[in-house]
Amino acid sequence: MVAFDDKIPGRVKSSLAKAGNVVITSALPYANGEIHLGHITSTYLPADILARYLRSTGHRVLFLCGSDDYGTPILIKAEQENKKPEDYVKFWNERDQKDFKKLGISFDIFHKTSSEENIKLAQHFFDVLGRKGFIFKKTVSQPYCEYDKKFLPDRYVKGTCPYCNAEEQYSDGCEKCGRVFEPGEIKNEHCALCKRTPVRKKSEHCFLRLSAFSDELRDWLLTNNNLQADVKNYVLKWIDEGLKEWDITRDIPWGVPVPNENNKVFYGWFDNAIGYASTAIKYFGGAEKAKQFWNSSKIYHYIGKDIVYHHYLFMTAIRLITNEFKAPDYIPTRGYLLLQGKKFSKSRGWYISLEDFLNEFPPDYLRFYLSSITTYSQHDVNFDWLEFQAKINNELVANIGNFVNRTLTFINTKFGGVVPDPEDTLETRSAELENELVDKIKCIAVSVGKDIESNSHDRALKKILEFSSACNYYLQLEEPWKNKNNKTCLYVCANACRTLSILLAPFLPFASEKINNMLNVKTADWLSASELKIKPGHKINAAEILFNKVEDGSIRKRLEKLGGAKELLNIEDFQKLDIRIGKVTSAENVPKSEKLLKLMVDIGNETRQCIAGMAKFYKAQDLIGKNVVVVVNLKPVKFMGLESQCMMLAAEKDGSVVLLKPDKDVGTGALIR
Ligand code: B3M
Ligand code: ZN
Repeated sequence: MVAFDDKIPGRVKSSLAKAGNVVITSALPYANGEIHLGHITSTYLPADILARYLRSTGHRVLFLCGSDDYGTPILIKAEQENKKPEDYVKFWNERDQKDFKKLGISFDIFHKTSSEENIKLAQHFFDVLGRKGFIFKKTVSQPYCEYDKKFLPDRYVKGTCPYCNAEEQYSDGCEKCGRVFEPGEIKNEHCALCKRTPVRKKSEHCFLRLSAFSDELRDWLLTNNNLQADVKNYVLKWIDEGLKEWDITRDIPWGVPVPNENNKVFYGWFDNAIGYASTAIKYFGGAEKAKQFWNSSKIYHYIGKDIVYHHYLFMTAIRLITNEFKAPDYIPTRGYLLLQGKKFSKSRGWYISLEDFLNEFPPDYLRFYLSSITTYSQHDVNFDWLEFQAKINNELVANIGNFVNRTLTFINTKFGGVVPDPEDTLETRSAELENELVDKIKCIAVSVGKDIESNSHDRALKKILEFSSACNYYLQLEEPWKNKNNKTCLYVCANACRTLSILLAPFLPFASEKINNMLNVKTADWLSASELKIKPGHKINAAEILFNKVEDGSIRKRLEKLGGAKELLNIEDFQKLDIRIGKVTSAENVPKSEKLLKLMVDIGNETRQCIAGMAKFYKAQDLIGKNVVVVVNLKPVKFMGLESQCMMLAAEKDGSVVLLKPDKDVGTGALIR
């Protein structure tokens, strides 16, 4: 028998730096649509995990975000929906807040870029930048749509990227290569609303002299060792290639008004970059208090890799020049989320709506799956429905859920819900195993904590799962259900459940709370996960199922829905097909096959063999002499040893098949275009 309590060293020394102040931000979502799963993966979830973890280690955390209300992305959508932009952004700001809450994203404040605080701070920073000589004016020739009667900045113009030739890019930057463009730089420009080619009109704009600040930006990058090396390298390359002056004003009616200018507003990326600091001002109720906290904090800005330029260069330059709110310490940058290996696309139905997901699965399932597949890198991450199901069922349900459930159910049924006293145990099968698990309890929090601190959330989660596996293994070997006297085992397992609950809290806050309720314990600080705080005699509550399995049926439905999503092809893709009118010259059944017919088809300049699954719908002799539509440039395939050298097109409905034929006789070989 092992005696515990007093012999347990209280706290294992932590690697944590002394608890201090931390500001954590997530990229501000445009107020023009549902929160994207990709942004959750790269931005909101990892930031939330860190925020929850740091709070539980005693840091003072300000985790902030807000809606990005200004700029053309919003104005265009509001116009399309016939709404006033003010009403439109209000709707999405409120909706975002609800969605974040449902997902357990624990912002201390969710504000907006159209706030008083942000307008004031953006105008103030503009003034400071001007006084320090970083603002100049220049007349630019701007695209103007004569048809829509408006200037066409940024997203109002689409065209071809001058760097990588990606088509259909917005005029302010390329989603493919990440470059940011100067107005007018994009090629083949056309109006995003009506597709017409715009004319040019002159307009005077304000520019930030970014190039004059290149050396300071380079120094900042080189001396900040917290930044990801790979991101840093390509940002340094951008600086070496020469930074362009940054046009920070626009001729549109929606934005922060530029002081002393009529009908001009700031570019959305000027004021949203200031939105982090202005939200802190709102939170603290004043600029002085906000600065005090901010400048004594470690600053983390979580972003996706598409907005590196804006954060590493634009935002940091504004901060360093104005020198009121310090520049970031960390800019954790993660990649895009793919769905079944392909880019998300709402318009093509290739996407997962958050609302839809949360109607069927608990938020913790999304948090768990996404954290377990997302590494701390810019690599893209793939959402795969089958992998999702396997991970939930094998790791959450069969591992963690199973351990917690068995432990608590057994304490309830055999010991009336009272944690037994290990001192009463007459024998244990393996004191060694017990010591091993207790040792794990003592060390696990520090080890997992280190991974969370270094942003390796996937690794942290893996360690928690290994710990839970070890708990299951111990419980399985000890078999307390057979040996009623083995009270030590249940005492240790009850404490292991508590440890698990603390470790899981940043990742699965809802499940963690449920475990706490069942255990009848309060939320506890991180390092207490290494202690056996639950004492003999402690009364627990009824055990409930922690996680439910994801059924095959629900995954099948999801995949079928995607199967129905059609990818749009370029006309060039379609033109790769050689489709012609042919005439069936002979037809016979394929011996021993109920389905197949062997046909010879005259396609104009030659005759091809076609093996078609039509025997159930057509008699061979009825097809002879019929005009048909055939694809003739597919790779040959074999059916029952016979080569099929072309494919006849047919319509299919409810399992029956009808051949296509031309409306008039056009002769064999006529091309279909
Ligand atoms: N709203 C772009 C985006 O949602 C932009 C981020 C602003 S962060 C200051 O990806
Ligand atoms: Zn137009």
